Amino acid sequence: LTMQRFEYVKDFEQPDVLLPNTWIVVRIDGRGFHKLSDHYAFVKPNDRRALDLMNAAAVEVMKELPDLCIAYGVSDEYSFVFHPSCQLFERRSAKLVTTIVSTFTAHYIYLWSTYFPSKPLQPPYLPSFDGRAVIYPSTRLLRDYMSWRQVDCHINNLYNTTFWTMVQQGGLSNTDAEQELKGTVSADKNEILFKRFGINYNNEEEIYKKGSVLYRQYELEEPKQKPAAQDEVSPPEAKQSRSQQDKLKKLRRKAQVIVDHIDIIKDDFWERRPWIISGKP
Ligand code: DGT
Ligand code: MG
Ligand code: MG
Ligand code: MG
Ligand code: MG
Repeated sequence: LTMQRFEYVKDFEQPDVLLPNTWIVVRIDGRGFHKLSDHYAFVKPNDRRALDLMNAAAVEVMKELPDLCIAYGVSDEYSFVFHPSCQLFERRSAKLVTTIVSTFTAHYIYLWSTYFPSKPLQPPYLPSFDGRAVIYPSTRLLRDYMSWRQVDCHINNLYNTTFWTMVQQGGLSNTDAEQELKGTVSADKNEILFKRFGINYNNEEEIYKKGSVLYRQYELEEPKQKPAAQDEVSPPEAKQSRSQQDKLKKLRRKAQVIVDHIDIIKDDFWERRPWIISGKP
């Protein structure tokens, strides 16, 4: 028997290399977290322990993969962003996605008992995540992607906060609250919260209103400075020498991963942290 007899099956594998020199976003999302959050009685609308656990798992992913330059999390989802210069796994989509999903899931399960000490995990309610990779060919597109997720966070949180306040404090049935909120805009929900319940939505916790942003911190934040040109990024790492690549990796590994709950829609966040876009370091 020879190897050659069977080796032709290798040719059935499909190439899945992502376009060079583009931002890669890997978004993961909890599978069936509606049921899972019911089973483990997550607080509605926001369970701080569940969000802290998501963030802790994401920090571990950032630490293990120095090619990641930023991540954004809300609810049961996380978006991990690879810089256009990234050459990890030759940019093969399946390898990037499966590595992120399994690394995240492993840490999520490992850390579960720290955040939910009185609620041991039990089958069939075991956390798992799906994932996909999407490329964005310009920094403007990447910025718009990040803005899209943060706006989604805001819209959902305002709705959920209003809905659950009407149910929990206002004594409305789920159906009645849903009915009353149908067709309302943000201003209406703010007014319901304020006039009926004395709640100023602005005073709700930032982590709920803005989601969570993870990035590496290298030095004290710079005061406002001239913004880096929108599409000015490092050359692909293939064009950098081995030692240059290793130096970058080391710097990134040593950097502290920050968990922040701030606006990433406006320019300010990016202008103060130019290394996220520039990829230096
Ligand atoms: P999927 O993603 O299609 O497998 O299905 P789900 O059920 O994961 O749906 P998805 O991802 O659209 O929505 C996230 C669910 O997770 C949503 O039903 C509410 C739940 N969830 C996420 N974070 C919290 C939380 O902090 N508290 C509570 N009570 N539920 C949460
Ligand atoms: Mg989903
Ligand atoms: Mg989900
Ligand atoms: Mg989700
Ligand atoms: Mg192997």
